[in-house]
Amino acid sequence: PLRRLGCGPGWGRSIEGIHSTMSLLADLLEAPDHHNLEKFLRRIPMIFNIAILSPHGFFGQKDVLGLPDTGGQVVYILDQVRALEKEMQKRLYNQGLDIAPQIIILTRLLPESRGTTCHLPEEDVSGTDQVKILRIPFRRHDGSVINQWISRFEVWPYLEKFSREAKLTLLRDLGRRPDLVIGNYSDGNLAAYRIAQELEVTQCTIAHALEKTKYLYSGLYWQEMEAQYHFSCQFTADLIAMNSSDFIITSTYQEIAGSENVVGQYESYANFTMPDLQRILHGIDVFDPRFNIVSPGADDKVYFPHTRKEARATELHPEIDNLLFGNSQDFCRGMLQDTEKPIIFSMARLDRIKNLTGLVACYGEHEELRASANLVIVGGTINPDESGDLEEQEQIRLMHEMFDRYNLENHVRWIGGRLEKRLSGELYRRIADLQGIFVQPAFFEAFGLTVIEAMASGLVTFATRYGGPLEIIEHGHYGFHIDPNHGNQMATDLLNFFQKCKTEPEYWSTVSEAGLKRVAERYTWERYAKRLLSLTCIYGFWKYATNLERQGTNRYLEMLYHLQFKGRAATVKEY
Ligand code: UDP
Ligand code: LCN
Repeated sequence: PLRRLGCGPGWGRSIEGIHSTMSLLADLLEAPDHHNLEKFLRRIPMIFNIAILSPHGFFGQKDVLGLPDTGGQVVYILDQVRALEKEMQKRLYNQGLDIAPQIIILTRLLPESRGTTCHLPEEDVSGTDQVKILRIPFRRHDGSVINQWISRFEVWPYLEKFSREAKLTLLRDLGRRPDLVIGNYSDGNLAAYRIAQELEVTQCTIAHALEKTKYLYSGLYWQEMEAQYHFSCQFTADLIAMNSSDFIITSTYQEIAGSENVVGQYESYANFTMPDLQRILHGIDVFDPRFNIVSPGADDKVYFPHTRKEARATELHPEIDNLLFGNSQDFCRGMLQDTEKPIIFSMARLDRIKNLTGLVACYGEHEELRASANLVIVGGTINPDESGDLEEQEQIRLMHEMFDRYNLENHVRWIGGRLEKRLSGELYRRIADLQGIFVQPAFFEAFGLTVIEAMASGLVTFATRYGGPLEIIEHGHYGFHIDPNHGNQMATDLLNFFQKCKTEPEYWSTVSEAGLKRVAERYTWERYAKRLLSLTCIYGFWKYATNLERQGTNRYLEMLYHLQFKGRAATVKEY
């Protein structure tokens, strides 16, 4: 009977479901209010497929983490798509539709893939039904393909062709337009802007970690930094993407508006000057309702408490013990002499901003800390010739220098190799078994997935007070903040903790349990997927309702793209 009245499928799977959707609509027609509108929009089956853009680095499912420009963003997207697909399937099913949603990750095809799968044009994402990675190469002006990895600072000249080819590949594969395009980081967001504009679909921006707040005064001194970093392209691209986007997802509040001591990533675009290039007066409005905080999670199949003995990957223990204490020197430096001491553990890409070398230096200088605990570092590779990244090479050399300067051979274990997720998950727990701690000493960390991974594994965590960890951790409750600019204080904080654990044997477990609770309550992918899909429905509707109003802004952004961005991108040397 409903069909005869003109209703199509999608109102609900059961009579109760259909009834409740119709009641919501009736309420809306009678007395519209934003709560009901939101509820109603959330139910309308509007999202069947999503395109996700992430061009730079090595985007793959194996052997990529720790390679240059390849870290949390890859982990984030792979976890995100699994959670999104599940939630999309659930929603479509509940609304009475038997349609399988699709998600496509568009990234760069890298013919020289360094033992990864990044040379493959297509790859299914494991643990999903209909999620795949499609890879599109970077091309020179003449159309020829570029084979090697290119730093994220130098991708600008290739993005126009990349976006065009990505759009065609996407349309061919889906057979229709996507319902949502999500960009990641500056390059992915610019590509998402190009594609969403042309296809007239909803655009979502995710920054992850913009460079503007990481490189101090990078707007003012852009000319000095231009040869290496090309911030003139990047900051212009950021401005375009964040303003064209229908909605923006951030992982924390301070990413938008900063904190007492630190300017927010987005806030830093509100007004700034790049001498002789541009003076920005209203770059972004941080009070704009397009901003939403939707924090990521930690994969609970991989990062779970060390106390869940039945789920532990015990078969990995020999490998882990070998990594920590074995005498292989192939990809490690240092041999821990006293294996009974608790472990201070840190893991990150070997970028300068991550400050792993700073942690080693402050440990090396602090006699008492050295006597109380060992230090284990996972990051980069120990051979600088294996790295093609200038900053990483510099950090590798510095790390070796620290070993020599402080004579750390018997106190510090530096593991330079790429660890699989399952292995790193069990490594966090192994260190928790030994009542160790995780330390994240970055000068600035936008969010910090390692922080929630460590906490979710039950490891007591000390993390930088600059950036996301300031919000993830409440100092002294779920973990501790440290100040990377004061190495000696940082080392003393760690030492004080170990000493307190000696006098109060329950202290370690109290903080560990509080950390576990915090992650379970605030940082889960299930929560993330529900929120992101609801926001897509709301902003999709809003875009439709306000299309005309936005035309002026869109034209202005288009002009900025063609007249400013493209001109600057043409100054970057072509590979
Ligand atoms: N990671 C890893 N091996 C490494 C370095 C990092 O597996 O050598 C993983 C780590 O577990 C985390 C991600 O890469 O999932 C890093 O994310 P985070 O947000 O901490 O930092 P990012 O690299 O994105 O700046
Ligand atoms: C990039 C970063 O630098 C991290 O701080 C984030 O956790 C990661 O992306 C995922 O968003």
